[in-house]
Amino acid sequence: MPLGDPDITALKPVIAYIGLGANLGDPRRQVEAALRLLGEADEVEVQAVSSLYRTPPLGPPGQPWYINAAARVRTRLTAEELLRVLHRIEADLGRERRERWGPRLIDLDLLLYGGEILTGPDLTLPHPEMHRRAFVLAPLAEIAPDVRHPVLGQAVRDLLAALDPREVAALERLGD
Ligand code: 5RZ
Ligand code: CA
Ligand code: CA
Repeated sequence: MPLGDPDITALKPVIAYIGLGANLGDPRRQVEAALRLLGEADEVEVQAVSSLYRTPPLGPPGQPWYINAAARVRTRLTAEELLRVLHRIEADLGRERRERWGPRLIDLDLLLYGGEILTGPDLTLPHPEMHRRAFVLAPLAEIAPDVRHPVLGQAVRDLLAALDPREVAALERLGD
């Protein structure tokens, strides 16, 4: 196909939501770098970005606090292609695969891809833990309060309201 021609195989644009987290190095800088790289990726347009949050670590004890955020993207990539882009950005920012749930320079999670529901070895949609995590739902509620969880049928703002208020109060929203 000649360069510049429209690709008739391209998908209709889909709205997807990405969760970002970092707790090693300079976490705020890595989250900002990841957002820039996401916007520079082919076929990915970043439409909205939440505030950054300082969040207490869940999982293995003794880790630094995280910086978390969420982004809305519009993309013609498939969910699998978008996931590959996220993993490439993680690698570009120096992420090494170490212990599960251990501290990391950057973590990019595909939370929602349109209304897609799927369970696979490499990708589960929606993200299986998103509805339980204050560090995911608080930033997501800023940019997508009315978006419904495709499995649970509840809006993001209601999922956030259903959490233990202490978990939400523990988050610190950062200014600009
Ligand atoms: C939660 C793992 C509970 C085990 C998890 C983040 C158990 C995090 C993050 C914050 C992780 C996880 C996966 N804590 N912990 N932000 N990622 N604050 O969530 O992005 S590891 Br039990
Ligand atoms: Ca991840
Ligand atoms: Ca994660």
